[in-house]
Amino acid sequence: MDFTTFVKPNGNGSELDNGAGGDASSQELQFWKHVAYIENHGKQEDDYEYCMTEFLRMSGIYWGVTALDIMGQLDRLERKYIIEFVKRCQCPTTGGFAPCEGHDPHMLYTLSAVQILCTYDALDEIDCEAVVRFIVGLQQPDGSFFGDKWGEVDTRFSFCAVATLSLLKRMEQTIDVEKAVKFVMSCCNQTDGGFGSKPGAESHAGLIFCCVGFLSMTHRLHLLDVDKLGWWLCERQLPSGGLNGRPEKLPDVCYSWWVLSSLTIMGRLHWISSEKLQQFILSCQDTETGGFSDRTGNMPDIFHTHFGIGGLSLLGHARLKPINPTLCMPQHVIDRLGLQPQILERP
Ligand code: GRG
Repeated sequence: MDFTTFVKPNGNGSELDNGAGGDASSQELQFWKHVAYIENHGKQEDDYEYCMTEFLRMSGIYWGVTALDIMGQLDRLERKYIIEFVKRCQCPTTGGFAPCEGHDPHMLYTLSAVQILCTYDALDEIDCEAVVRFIVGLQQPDGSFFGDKWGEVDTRFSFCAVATLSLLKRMEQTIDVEKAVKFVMSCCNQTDGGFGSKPGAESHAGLIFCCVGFLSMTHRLHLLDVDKLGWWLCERQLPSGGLNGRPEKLPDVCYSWWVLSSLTIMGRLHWISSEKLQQFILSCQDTETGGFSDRTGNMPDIFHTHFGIGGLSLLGHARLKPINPTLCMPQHVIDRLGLQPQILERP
């Protein structure tokens, strides 16, 4: 199964230019090239990268679907085939979702599957109660969550659990929310106000997103030391304008999501230079093939394309629809579902 199976036959994007006759300057969003890049993702059956990423196919589809929806181009994909693919990945025994057929179910791909179905307004196509049982069965006595039956614990899985249950509107009365909050807060580092993957682990922007997002969904943002954490997060901006995920590391487009969404949820987006960050993200576009890479001049991929588009949307780019900073999904989908993750006001 390749991603182009989901693309409508007349829509490979090659007929498209760069919007309103714009030049191919890297400082202008290469809108139509990104649309074409996502549509064509994995077109060649012998595409090495595509084959090697089978183990995260469901998330790859979520990244593509979300980015296209943010660009107002979701109808370029075949809704029916995508939903059929997602349905085939639900494990009949556990209720969880695998990244693709033949793989094992996992919390990560269960969230991606539910996100895709919500975007397509197609939750009624699956057995949602089985998904709830899968998530509930992975909570541990200390409130943490396993990712799957093999028992890895990580704050990523706390995020995935409450995100999936929130989207299904089944968070209350299913898991022990108080214990889940206690576990996440036990992963907070007092020195910098950040969070790691487990108690005592180093603060990392990716895990900070997971914990801040978790607290947003559970309406517990008052537990954060917003000034301390906001300060650490805005220190992630480097002279290039790009953001890194922890001190002394290189910038990466994906941190435009992990850092920026956390700052947005905390009402502190204005603590970094939006202009310089936008310039950095746009410098990571591939102006020939479309798509975004981790850093300027590197090969694009669907993961960085999703987070590049998501970061630009958080910065309010005029050609993109708003994205919800907590669930990393189009805001109109979150509104349709009637969800209101907590967001702090700008002070
Ligand atoms: C719905 C958006 C969404 C997410 C679901 C899976 C998940 C929840 C979040 C993942 C958060 C995370 C851990 C992101 C970090 C990804 C990343 C680039 C890791 C690289 O780590 P290192 O140590 O990189 O290799 P650095 O940049 O520190 O050198």
